[in-house]
Amino acid sequence: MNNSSRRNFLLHTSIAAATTSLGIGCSTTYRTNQITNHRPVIISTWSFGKPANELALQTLQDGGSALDAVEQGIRLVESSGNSSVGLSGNPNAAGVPQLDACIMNGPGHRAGSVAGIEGVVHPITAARLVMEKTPHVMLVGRGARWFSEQQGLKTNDNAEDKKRYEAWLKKQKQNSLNKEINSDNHDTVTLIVIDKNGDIAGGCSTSGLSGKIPGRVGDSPIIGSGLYVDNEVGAAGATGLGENVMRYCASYQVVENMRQGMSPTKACAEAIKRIARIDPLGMNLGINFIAINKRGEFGAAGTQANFPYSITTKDFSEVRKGQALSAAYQKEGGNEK
Ligand code: SD4
Repeated sequence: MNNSSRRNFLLHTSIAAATTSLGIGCSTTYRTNQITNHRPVIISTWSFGKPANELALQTLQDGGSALDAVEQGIRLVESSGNSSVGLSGNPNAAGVPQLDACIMNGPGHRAGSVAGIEGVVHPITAARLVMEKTPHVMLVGRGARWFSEQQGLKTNDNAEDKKRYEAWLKKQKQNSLNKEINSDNHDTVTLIVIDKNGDIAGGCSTSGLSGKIPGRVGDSPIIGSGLYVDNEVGAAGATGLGENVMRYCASYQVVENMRQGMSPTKACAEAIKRIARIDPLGMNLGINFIAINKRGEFGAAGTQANFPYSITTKDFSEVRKGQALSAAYQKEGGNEK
């Protein structure tokens, strides 16, 4: 082989290897949202994520980090009157909103989380402070509240809880302690940012399932379940029935699927299919995922139709539908008043 044919051989071999590892050129038909040159990219769950994405983008443009962008975006939803995020979230069976949140930063692979916290206006900030100011990853209940107060976070023990609880109870067709989980009574904000350098951060915040038994914690504050960030590969996050996510460490699985070369959409869909193959509920899981890879490609999938997710770059900001793995329809509920 002369020098030039050797150069060509090496070039073609490395392109073939690269395209194989990217999943390009194989016969799959899933949609890849390729916007590599558009970094930063911000993705979040549901349509109410769009203004949060836009604030996250603004935060980056003002010189903030990906982590700052995640925190600011999620804080917006936490104080927006959303019925599934923040203190305006629907109460638990004792009439109190109990909140869960987590945050994760790709560089350094650090994470913080709070669960079952009461009366704290911005649980996402509490989660960030757990990550940054303590040697721990997760604080729960009264300890999480105590820590938040020590850190000077705003609290509000809403005097109207009882009234709101009664109004909410009236709307329920069944006892709130019923084991049956209604897939229409929840929505979580999960928001992931990849900055222009390819660094990734993500966060999650929710009041969880309305009418839940006090002390119930869902997937959202559990690293690897409601959220996972791997700065080498990408990140994924969940919304839906936490019990069906956390039994499978599902966001971790989505990221591992991307590590194997799947596109973000396919990674979400394959994680769901794998769960549905094992689980007695089959596709009746009520779970949805968003994902983004290191190149800024993104995607989403859900067990049911109508999973809106929000996607924002400096060139566009819009709500799209994730790939539906069944025809069953889910209602978007979290921005209802
Ligand atoms: C939970 N996963 O607590 C949360 C709720 C949710 O869309 O995401 N709803 O189970």
